[in-house]
Amino acid sequence: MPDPTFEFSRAITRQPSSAIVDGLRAVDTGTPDLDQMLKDHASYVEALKSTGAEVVVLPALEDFPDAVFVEDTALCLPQGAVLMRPGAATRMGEVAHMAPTLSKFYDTIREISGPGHVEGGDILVTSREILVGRSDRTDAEGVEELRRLVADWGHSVREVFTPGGVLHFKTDCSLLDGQTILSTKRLEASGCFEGYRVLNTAEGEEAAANTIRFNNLVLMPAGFPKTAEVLDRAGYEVVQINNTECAKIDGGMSCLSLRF
Ligand code: CIR
Repeated sequence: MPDPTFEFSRAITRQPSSAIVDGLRAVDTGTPDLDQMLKDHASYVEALKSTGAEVVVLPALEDFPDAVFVEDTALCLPQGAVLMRPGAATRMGEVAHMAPTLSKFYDTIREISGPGHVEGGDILVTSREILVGRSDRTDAEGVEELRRLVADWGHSVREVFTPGGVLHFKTDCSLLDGQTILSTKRLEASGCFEGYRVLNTAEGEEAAANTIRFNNLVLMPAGFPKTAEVLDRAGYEVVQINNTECAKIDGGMSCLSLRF
């Protein structure tokens, strides 16, 4: 029986568009370069495909600068998908563009109808529960609506808190396998991973926390050698993907796909 938290047969991605230069960011560290991002995106898709999964690459959306970050538009569970309601006003319309693709793969699709908000980047699905981090993008009402929507699918939702100044809960953590989480020390210090095995990102490499376990691989952003070694030593097969351009607009490995 595959573990649905990290063994996947499919992923959905979207090509970055030239509007990427207008992507939301907390701090301006420069303009993302589309050509480099397209190369990085291709490497990312290749890595996912190399595990045997089918990878859908949707066309770029010129009207939505952040649409490459498809993870924020939906939560994909074995029982069905839930459409999100992004907390960033400029990202709300991305959901309607994702819905038709999810309909091809899911019979059951539910949606966060509001007034609350949830973005997929704040959701970490483990083998025992769904952790949802409140953040500037995900609020208490959104968490409660998500809790109601997935209850009869047998999932329990636990509300947790994204550290201040951090975009999403998963900016600071990721699932490595059913019971193991990669986390920054600052997030682990909040106590939210009690009962889990936790590996920490190395000092000064907090930006390496957003990885994805996808079948046999862990995809991580390139440039964090100490954390790569932590993962390697723990026995994970690591693939490093250049993330310099997405990082300029606060994006990482998990944001770039929906996995199911
Ligand atoms: C945003 O601020 O919404 C985008 N520039 C980055 C989204 C990253 N998504 C994610 O971590 N799931």
